[in-house]
Amino acid sequence: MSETQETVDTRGDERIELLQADANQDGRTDVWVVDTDGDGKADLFQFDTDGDGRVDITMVDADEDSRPETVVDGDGGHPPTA
Ligand SMILES: [Ca+2]
Ligand SMILES: [Ca+2]
Ligand SMILES: [Ca+2]
Repeated sequence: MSETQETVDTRGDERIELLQADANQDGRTDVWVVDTDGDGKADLFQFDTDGDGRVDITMVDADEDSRPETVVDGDGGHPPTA
């Protein structure tokens, strides 16, 4: 665990995974599309770009217009549930 990891704000505190994908087909999920406030719309997008199962890029679309405003390295304090 990195102490310097940035925690990003999301719309809510839930983690409702709308979609998980295995983009590079190595058998592990590497794309997560998440709704954090329970309105059924995606507002958190995460990507594992190096295939180690840990999120490398987190994007938050706080106003749900499909354009993420916030992009950070790592999971932004919102790791995927195992
Ligand atoms: Ca939402
Ligand atoms: Ca990774
Ligand atoms: Ca947006």
